[in-house]
Amino acid sequence: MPLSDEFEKVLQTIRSNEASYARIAVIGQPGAGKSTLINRLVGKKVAKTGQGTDTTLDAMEYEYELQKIVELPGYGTALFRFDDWKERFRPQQYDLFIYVFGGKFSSEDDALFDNLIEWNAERRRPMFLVRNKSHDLDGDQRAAIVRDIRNRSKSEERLYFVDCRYNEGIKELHAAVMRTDFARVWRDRIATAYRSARKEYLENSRQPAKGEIGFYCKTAAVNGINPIVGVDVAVDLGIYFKMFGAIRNRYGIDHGDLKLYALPIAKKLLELVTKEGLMILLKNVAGKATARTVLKYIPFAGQAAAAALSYKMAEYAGETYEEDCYAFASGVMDDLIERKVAELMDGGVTNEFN
Ligand SMILES: Nc1nc2c(ncn2[C@@H]2O[C@H](COP(=O)(O)OP(=O)(O)O)[C@@H](O)[C@H]2O)c(=O)[nH]1
Ligand SMILES: [Mg+2]
Repeated sequence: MPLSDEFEKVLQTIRSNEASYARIAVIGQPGAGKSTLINRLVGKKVAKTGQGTDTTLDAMEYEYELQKIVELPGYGTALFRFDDWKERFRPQQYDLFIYVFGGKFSSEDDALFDNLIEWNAERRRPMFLVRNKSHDLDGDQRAAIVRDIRNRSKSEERLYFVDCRYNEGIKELHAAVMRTDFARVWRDRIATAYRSARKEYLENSRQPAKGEIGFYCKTAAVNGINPIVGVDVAVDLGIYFKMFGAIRNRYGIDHGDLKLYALPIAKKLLELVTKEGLMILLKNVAGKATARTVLKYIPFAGQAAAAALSYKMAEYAGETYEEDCYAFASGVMDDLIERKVAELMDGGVTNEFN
């Protein structure tokens, strides 16, 4: 099983951790195009769109990889007062707000938007104002809308013109969102969740990997066949190769991974599975395991000393290999999560639908 499968499991752990998600709220009046915008941002049709889809007064939550994007109904003043709205939708749970309007800023927009701005003044969550359905607006009209908004809300929120039907301005909006503090918050959350998921995976692999070392050490102790050149002791190299394979397996590292991920440690792990590489290690080990002193007595002490040396050598080789596998797997995971986050940061707008 390749490490990419292990990484999928790590991702799964992150996904199952509610705290790792960034939460984006999309707010606006019915018909403004919130659902359509969500679909555009996500790059897939996840939200129902069209007239009359906004009759429910529930928050609609959509998962988009490690973000949750949530459509919140706006409110007619007759329906909700802001305090009720706050209580119902708990805006404090969101990291970022996108306020969508599709035409003239209505008095309902005014009320909700002003309240929201005021509420956010001390929280300072990034807030985006999005004028949807803006395909046909010329420069003068856009300038007038900007002036109008500034007069009404006296706000300094970023204003973006997009058009969901013609898919205009979506990439820019997404990029702008990712340039805010929001992205940092989001990355921090993933990083925290990732670290604990990685630890779980590594520790879960380490225990059985150590078990393999124990097993093969005993096997090595009762098997001495191939003499090591330059070291006057015999070991069964096959046992070492099997042990290394078993350790790699416990981490989910397959042979392809060692070639695929060009980490310096991969080179070392690859060398150790060749006879020459293993010989170098073993000669080294023989020295380290106070081989020379033990070796001197082998003819006298006989089997027992030879077995002890074989055991020590296998143990040292196994531990070395296990530590390297641990470091390698950890490095690969770091690499994969970085790539995943980078992909999510510039992605999102794949346009599978129209
Ligand atoms: N012309 C045009 N229509 C749009 C645009 N975005 C959404 N719509 C339409 O506006 C209607 C309401 O959109 P929807 O996303 O359901 O709005 P919501 O109620 O805010 O979720 C739908 O019929 C959409 O097809 C746009 O950029 N241009
Ligand atoms: Mg909707």
